[in-house]
Amino acid sequence: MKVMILGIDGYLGWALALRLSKRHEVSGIDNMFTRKAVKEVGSDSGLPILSMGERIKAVKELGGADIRFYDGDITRYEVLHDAIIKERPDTIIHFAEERSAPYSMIDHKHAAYAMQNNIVSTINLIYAVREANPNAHVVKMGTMGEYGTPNFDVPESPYLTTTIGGKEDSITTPKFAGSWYHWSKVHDTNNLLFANRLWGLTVTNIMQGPVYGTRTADITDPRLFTRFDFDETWGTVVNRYCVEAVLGMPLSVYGKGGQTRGFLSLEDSVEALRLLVDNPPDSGAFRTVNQFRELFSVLQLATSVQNAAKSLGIDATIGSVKNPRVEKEEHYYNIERKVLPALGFDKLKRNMDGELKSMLTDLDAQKQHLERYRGAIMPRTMWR
Ligand code: USQ
Repeated sequence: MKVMILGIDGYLGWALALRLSKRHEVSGIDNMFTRKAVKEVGSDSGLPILSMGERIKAVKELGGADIRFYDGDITRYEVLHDAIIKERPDTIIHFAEERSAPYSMIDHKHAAYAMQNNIVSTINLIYAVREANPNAHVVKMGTMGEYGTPNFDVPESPYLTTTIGGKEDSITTPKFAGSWYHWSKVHDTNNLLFANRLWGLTVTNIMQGPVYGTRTADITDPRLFTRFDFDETWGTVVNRYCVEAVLGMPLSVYGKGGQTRGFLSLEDSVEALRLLVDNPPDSGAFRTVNQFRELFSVLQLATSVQNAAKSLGIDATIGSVKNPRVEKEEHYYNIERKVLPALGFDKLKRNMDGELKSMLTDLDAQKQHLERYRGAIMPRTMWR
């Protein structure tokens, strides 16, 4: 199978390229935005990463396959269209979006960037597939945060049948996101649904929870490291707690800490994506996937990181930070998940506790490097 990864230089993009290149022909596009934007907030990847050219060379030197790379911005339509014509991929995976909620909340400029970059890249993908390769399977990275934290059970379906004013109809599953970034993904979902209705675009739309981890089974050499962010803007909560533990900072639980999300490790994310690529939906179908492994509150996570750190001789304390975000700090959270279990995902028994120790070990080895960016860790971006 030929697979194209949009956003191949990112945390998930590079890790997935390593996994898929073992069995498929992989190409990718990236505009290197995340590398620049992380510098903009005074931070850097916590694990050292090579340039894309050096990464591809390292894969080959380590006996892997050739990965073809296009340095370009897919919000320029011709960049994406021409690459699709050249590669004729069977599957196109779209990660090429601004992926940070706090970044989108900095100010008007950053909110507008998230909207413009994310929505335009997806509409470009929709049209480029229609014009250049209409049978391709589009795998789109959305987010569990599209749903928000509703007081009802969230179905794994793009539509719901409901009765309003005594009349029954099918409506799109209600969404209420919590940042401009998360809203940009809701708008993407609506655009993909419309393209599916109009032209039968084949779509897997993934609602993924926060990912954590420093490695996958394919990252066996430091030259293959994928990026790892931990600053207030680009780091996700578990990755941040692990760096805080290594640096002797209190773990930054925001507010009451009852915020519950569906988490999964980098290895699980990559494996789930592989399963979805290898098992596409029927041609013309729209498949929604709720992608996570375990539910935790952010306070429970802090306790797990504290315990894992203790087992490695690191004394971590749990702190409390005034919540910079506008979000529910105690809430109901029940999410349907059936697509991935049906593909065998739950048979791979991995959990947070096992992963945390290996993350803390990897990060402890980078302590000096991480220390330089201590000032970028505490939150400064306020939602209000
Ligand atoms: N949080 C803390 N302490 C921290 C950082 C975060 O308590 O130091 C809390 C936040 O307030 C929030 C929760 O942890 O309640 C998750 O925050 P996060 O920064 O880990 O994740 P989020 O901003 O929601 O975004 C991340 C990824 C995004 C992805 C999303 C999945 O950056 O790309 O879409 O996770 S989800 O959270 O399910 O929407």
